[in-house]
Amino acid sequence: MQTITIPTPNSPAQRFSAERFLLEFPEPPQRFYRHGWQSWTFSGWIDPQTPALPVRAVQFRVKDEDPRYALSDKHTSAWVAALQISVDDIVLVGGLDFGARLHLEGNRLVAFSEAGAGDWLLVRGTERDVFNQYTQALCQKFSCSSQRKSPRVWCSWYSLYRFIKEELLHRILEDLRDLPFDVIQLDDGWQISSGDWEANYKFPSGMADLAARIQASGRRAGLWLSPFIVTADSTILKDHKDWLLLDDQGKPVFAGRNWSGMTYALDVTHPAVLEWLEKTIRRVTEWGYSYLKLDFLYAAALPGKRHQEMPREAAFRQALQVIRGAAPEAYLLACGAPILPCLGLCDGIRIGPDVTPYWLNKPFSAWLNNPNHPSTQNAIRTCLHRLWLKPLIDIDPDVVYFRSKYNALSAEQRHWMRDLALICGFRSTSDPPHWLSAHEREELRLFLEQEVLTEDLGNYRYRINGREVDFRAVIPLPPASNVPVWLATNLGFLQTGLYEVLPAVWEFYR
Ligand code: 9PG
Repeated sequence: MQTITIPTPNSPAQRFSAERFLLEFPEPPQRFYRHGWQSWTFSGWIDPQTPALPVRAVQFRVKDEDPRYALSDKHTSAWVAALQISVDDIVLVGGLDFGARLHLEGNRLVAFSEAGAGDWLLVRGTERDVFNQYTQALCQKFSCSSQRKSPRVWCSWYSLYRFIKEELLHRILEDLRDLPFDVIQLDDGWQISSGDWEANYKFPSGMADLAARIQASGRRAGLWLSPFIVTADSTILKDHKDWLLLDDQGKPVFAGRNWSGMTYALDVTHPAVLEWLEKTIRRVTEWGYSYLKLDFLYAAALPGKRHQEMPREAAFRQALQVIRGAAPEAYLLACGAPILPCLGLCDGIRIGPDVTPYWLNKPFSAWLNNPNHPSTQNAIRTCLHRLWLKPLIDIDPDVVYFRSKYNALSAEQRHWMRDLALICGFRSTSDPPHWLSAHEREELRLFLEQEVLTEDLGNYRYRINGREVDFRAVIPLPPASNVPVWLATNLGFLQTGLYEVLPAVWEFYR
C-alpha cells in the first residue's frame, strides 16, 4: 500500500488521486474526528484509545450505521477524517469522490475507496482551517451558492407521529395562519404503505385537496416519502420481488425497522424501479407538493447484488438524479441520507438523528451503545460536528420544541436546540399551535422572524446576536454498558411509547 508523507505544519494542501493509501503518524492522535455515513450516524471527535464498539442491537445497526463497517473493530469514518496531533494542529484527510472511507488503526490512518481511484485532499492546520479547505474543495466539485435561504417549516412528525388525519391538519393549518412558515409539511402516516404512495383512509379528500388548502394559505405544501424502501404489506413486495436489492444468499436486503415495521431496500439500478420512481415523484408534484422530505435514503446505497453492477453510492446518486429530474423545481430535503452523494442534487439535508421531547433515551442510546438513535442530545451533538457542510447545502438539525406540554426537555435543553437551529439557519417546529401557551407562541414567532448573526468562538461556544451560547455540556458520550439487550430494547420502546406515541394517540382520538 502506498504510504503518504505526513504534511509539515503550515504546508500547502495537497490534492491527489488514489484508491488506497496509508498515513503513518509517530504516535496515535489525541483525538479522532469520525464522520458518520448518513444523516443519523454519529459524527464527532472521539478518544482513539476507546475501542470501536458496535451498536449492540442488530435491528438498529442497519438503520444507523453503514452496515459494511458496523462490526469493524477499527474506528471508521465516511469520506473524511481528522486527527488531532496537538491543540490547533489537525491533519485532515478528505475524500472528494463517492465511496471514500477511512480506518484508524492505532497510529495508522488507512484511506481507501470502495469505488476505485478517487480524488483526495490532505491538509494540516487549525480545525477551522482544515475543514474550510475541505468544504471549498467540495464546493468546486459540487458547486454551491451563498444565495440560499432555508425555508421555515412546520412538520407534522414530532407531535402527531403517524397519527395524522385530514381534520387535524385542517385545524392546525387554520391555527397557524398568522405564523410566518414557508412550508407546511406532512410527514409519515398519510400513505397506504411504504411502496404504495397514495392517500390512506385518514385522508378521504385525497392528497391534492390538502396541498391546495396549504397553497391557498400562502405556503408551499410539503410531503414525506421514503422512496427507496418498501414494507412487507406493500404491493411491490408482493408483485415485484425482482425490484428488491438482494444479498449474497439471494434474499431481500433488510433496510432496518421503522414505525411501519420491517423494511426492505429497492434495487434502484433496475430500469422498472427507476421508471416507477419517476412516476411516483411526478404524481406527488402534480398533487401540488413542492417540498419533498425524502427519508431512509441510505437504503439505495446498502451493500447488495444489483441489476446493473456499479458502486453502491453511484447507484444511489443515479436514483437521486431521477428524482431531481422528475421534480426539477421542488425543494428536496434528504433524510437518513448518505451525505456526500446528496451534494449538488438536494437543497437540504438532515445532519443528525431525530430530536425527541426528552434529552436522552438512555436504554436505546446509552445501554445499546447507539449515539445514532433519536434523542435531542444525540441530535445536537452530531449536528454541531457537521456545521462545516453549511456552505454546500442547507443543513437541517431537525425541529425545535417550543411547547412545554407533552415535553420532558428542560428550558436549557430546549434553548440549546433552538440556538443550534439558529446557527444552522434552518428553522422548523412540529408544535401544534393549540399545544402552545401564548408566551410559547410568541417565542416561536420571534424564532421564525428574527434576523440572526452568529459567530463561532471555538470549542463548542458561539455568539448569537451578541449572546454567548456554550454547548460543551452536550458533547460527552455516556459510558458503555452491559444491560441485557432485550431489557434495554423493551425499556427503550417503553420510553418512546410514553413520551411520543401516547400524546399523539390522545390527540388523534379525542
Ligand atoms: C418518519 C420519521 C421522520 C423523521 C425521520 C425518520 O425506528 N426508528 O428507530 C426510527 C428512527 C428515526 C426515524 C424513523 C424511525 O425517523 O428522521 O424525521 O420523518 O422517519 O417515520
